[in-house]
Amino acid sequence: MSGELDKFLEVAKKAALEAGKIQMDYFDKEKQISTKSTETDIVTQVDLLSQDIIVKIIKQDFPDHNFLAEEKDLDEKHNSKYTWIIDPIDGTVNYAHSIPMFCVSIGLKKDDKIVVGVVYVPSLDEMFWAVKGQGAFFNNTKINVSNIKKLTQSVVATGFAANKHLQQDNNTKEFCAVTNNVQGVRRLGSAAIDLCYTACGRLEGYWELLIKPWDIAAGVLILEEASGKITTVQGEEIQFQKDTSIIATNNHIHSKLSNLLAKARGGE
Ligand code: LIP
Repeated sequence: MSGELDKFLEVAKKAALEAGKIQMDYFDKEKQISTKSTETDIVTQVDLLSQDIIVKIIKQDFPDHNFLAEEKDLDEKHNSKYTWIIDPIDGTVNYAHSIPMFCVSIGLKKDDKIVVGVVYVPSLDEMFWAVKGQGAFFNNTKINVSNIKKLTQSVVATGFAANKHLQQDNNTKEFCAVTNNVQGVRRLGSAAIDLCYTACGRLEGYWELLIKPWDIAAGVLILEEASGKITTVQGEEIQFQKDTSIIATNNHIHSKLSNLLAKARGGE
């Protein structure tokens, strides 16, 4: 592993662990909840505290890097080829309700490619990570996607946009179509966890119609390095500069799941 990438990974893991400690300290305490774009799009004071500590730790070593993070509209550009893409708590609704399914997601983009990804699940002390070209790991064990090839033997995850009640294209018809053709569908509430659980073979796939770059940047690299396949719903490469759709799988079921979703979407 190159020294530079090694250092990026070390700092990202340190930041994720520190944010995870804060999240567990507050986990069983009452949260201060604010709303963002809609009443169902929320943020807690712990999201903000976590993002502050993550950015502070990264800036100590890389003050000239760019930052794109979910909270406080952080989009800090320093004319660097490196951009840290951060979701301090992916699974905020779960966290606000003390449901232990949330994580820290930290991705590092070099030019337009994700080169380092770290996803830490504090409630389970599960650290997923990857460096481009070096494989994917779960608590230091190398991971790979499952070998399941049949939809009827597949468990897949999905999610819904915070403002789903305002969207015509809200993933409900797709959810019904997939549910009737797979072993199970799970709505875990965190895209980053959905991607990592696909990477280690707990899930065979995940899809979502409208997701933010910070939700998926780290998890996409981890799944790619675990031999997974990731496209948009239209079969295109994921771009990290904007909201996107995503289909992420163990590769074996990718075309079957893509076709099922296309059919549910009227043959798109
Ligand atoms: C969440 C995503 C999840 C999506 C939720 C929410 P957040 O991110 O990880 O996949 O279904 O609506 O957007 O808001 O918890 O960081």
